[in-house]
Amino acid sequence: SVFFIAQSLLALAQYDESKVPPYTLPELMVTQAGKKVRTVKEWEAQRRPEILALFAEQVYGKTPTKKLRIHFETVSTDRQALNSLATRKQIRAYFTDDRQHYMDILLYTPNAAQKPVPVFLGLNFSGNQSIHADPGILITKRWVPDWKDPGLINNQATEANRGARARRWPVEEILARGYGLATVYYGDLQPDRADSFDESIHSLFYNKGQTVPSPDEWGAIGTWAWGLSRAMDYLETDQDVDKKRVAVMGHSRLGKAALWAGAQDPRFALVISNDSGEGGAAITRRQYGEQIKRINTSFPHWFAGNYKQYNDRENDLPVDFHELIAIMAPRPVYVASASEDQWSDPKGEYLSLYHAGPVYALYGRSTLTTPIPPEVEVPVGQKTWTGYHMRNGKHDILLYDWDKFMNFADFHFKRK
Ligand code: GTR
Repeated sequence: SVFFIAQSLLALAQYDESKVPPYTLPELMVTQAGKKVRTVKEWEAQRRPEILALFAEQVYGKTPTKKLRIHFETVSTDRQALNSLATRKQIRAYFTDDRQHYMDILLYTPNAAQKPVPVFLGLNFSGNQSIHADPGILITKRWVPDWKDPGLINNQATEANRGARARRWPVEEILARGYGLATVYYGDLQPDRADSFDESIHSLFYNKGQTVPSPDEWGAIGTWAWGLSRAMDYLETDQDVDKKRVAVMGHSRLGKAALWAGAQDPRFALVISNDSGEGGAAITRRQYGEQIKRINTSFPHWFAGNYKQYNDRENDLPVDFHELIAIMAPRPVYVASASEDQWSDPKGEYLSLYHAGPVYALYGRSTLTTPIPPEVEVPVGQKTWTGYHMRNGKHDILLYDWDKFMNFADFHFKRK
């Protein structure tokens, strides 16, 4: 049962800070040829592309460069949604001319705010209908993991699933603060199962005769990140949205996807990781909580095949995750942890953000000033380029987290 699986994962995990092995992080500011990086120009021309390529080849897998001819169709528009608070649009993005492959974008924009508005964009875990009880949201027809939520029956969402995850998506609060919200079900890109490659968008990019990605090609996280960029393609065309102020965000595995999307796609003006943990914001060399072997075993489809080479060999990985954050610079990044989410290694998540600092410094941007994480619910770096907080409680994303994301976005998007 799920309970026993969770128990055995806990038994394997390392939660003792005194047992974190001594480690040396890969040098952020030294090129592979051994040259010290001293200027923004050197960073952008040499080091940044090197790091990005390493994450692509060794961690998440390379995203195909082939461009699909994507056709966006607005399926519905309701200017009086949520008691006239919002305009709700649903846009179907067709990836192929035969219309067999598509994803559905749900977009709310606040009616009271002056257009164009800044927008938060994030993937969701169980279909757009799960984020709000709004009866106008299309119910996904896709396979959904068995999250034990109301209205999920035999891996299908039903009417009773509307709003089942509303707690994680404070739509009214987001609208009241003048932000729009866009979301896509991650299963529209790749169903979250090890045997789902045939049902995913992978096939749209295979070479002749290919049936699975090769070891340096993208896994599921790569397809999810790709979906975020395709949603951005749409947002760029919507008159109500300010394309210069789109924040990409995500929780947990979808926080990993948000970071990877932000790293690859500079159109995302702000990047938010919530409890993304191992393979996301956390320093993997700490070997605390979830580790590479564990994640590659539980979720063999998430990363590139190459990433399995680093099972029990964290120190041989040519990158660590502070470098994933550093390649966002000079764009602002926010990382959130939760005190009881030790599986995601809150301290390791904080340290990645801290160790990305030198690149922000090259750009003259302020960041965190100490390697010591703050106390629970004492947000830090809120008016710098790297913000962080540790919420009290479990692995989740709640109004407390969103409130801090919006404060941070206010500073970067609304500052005069
Ligand atoms: C866990 C996984 C984490 C995290 C989490 C989630 O089972 O070990 O890496 O992604 O799922 O997405 O909630």
